[in-house]
Amino acid sequence: MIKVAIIGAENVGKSTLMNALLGEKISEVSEVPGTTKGIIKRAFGKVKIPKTMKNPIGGVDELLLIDTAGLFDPEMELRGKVLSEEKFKALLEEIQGADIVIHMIDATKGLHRGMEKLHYLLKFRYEKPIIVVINKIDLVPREKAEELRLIVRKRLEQEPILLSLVTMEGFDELLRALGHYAQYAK
Ligand SMILES: Nc1nc2c(ncn2[C@@H]2O[C@H](COP(=O)(O)OP(=O)(O)OP(=O)(O)O)[C@@H](O)[C@H]2O)c(=O)[nH]1
Ligand SMILES: [Mg+2]
Repeated sequence: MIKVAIIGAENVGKSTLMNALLGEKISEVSEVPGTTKGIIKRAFGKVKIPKTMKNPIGGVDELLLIDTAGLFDPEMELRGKVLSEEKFKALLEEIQGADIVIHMIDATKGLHRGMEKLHYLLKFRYEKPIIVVINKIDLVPREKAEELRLIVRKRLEQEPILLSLVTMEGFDELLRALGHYAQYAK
C-alpha cells in the first residue's frame, strides 16, 4: 500500500482534491477554514509498478489517500485552529509515515511560511517525495499564477503543478505525477 498524504494550510482544497481523486464525496468540503478535523483515509486505486522498480517481481500496488486537517491558519503562522498541540504532532507523525506527500498551496493566498518550513523538513530530513500543487488557479489572473509558479520554483526548489478543481485544469498532470512517484515509493 503506497500512502499519499494531502497536506496544506486550512481551506486550500485538500478535501476537494481527495473527493476529486476518488470520484465520490468522502471528505467534507466547505468554505470555512478548519473543516477537516483529523485524518481521513481511503484506498484510491492501483498503480502498476515496473519490474525494475520497488521490487524485482514488479506488479501492482494500491494507493491509500490520506486527507488531513489544515496544518496552519491561512493568514498567520499558527497551527490550524482545529488542531491541539497533540493532534498537530499526531498529524505530523502520520505525514512522516506517508510514501508520497502532496503539498497544496492556495493560489489566492500564496506559499504559507509554516508550510515552507515543513516542506524542507519533509524533503531533506525525511526524504519524502513531494508533489507541489498550486490550487484554485481559476480564481487568479494567469500572470499571478505564473508569478507564484516562479516563487515556488525558487523557494521550494521544485516545479509546481497549477491546478483548478473547478475547471480541472492540471488534474491529468497531477495523476501522472502520482503515477511517477508511486514507482519510487519505498
Ligand atoms: N474556485 C475554487 N474553489 C475551490 C477549489 N478547490 C477547492 N475550492 C473551494 O475551497 C473551499 C475549501 O475547500 P476544502 O476542500 O474544504 O479545503 P480543505 O483544504 O480541505 O480545508 P480544511 O479541511 O478546512 O483545512 C471550498 O469552498 C471548495 O469548494 C478550486 O480549485 N477552485
Ligand atoms: Mg478538509
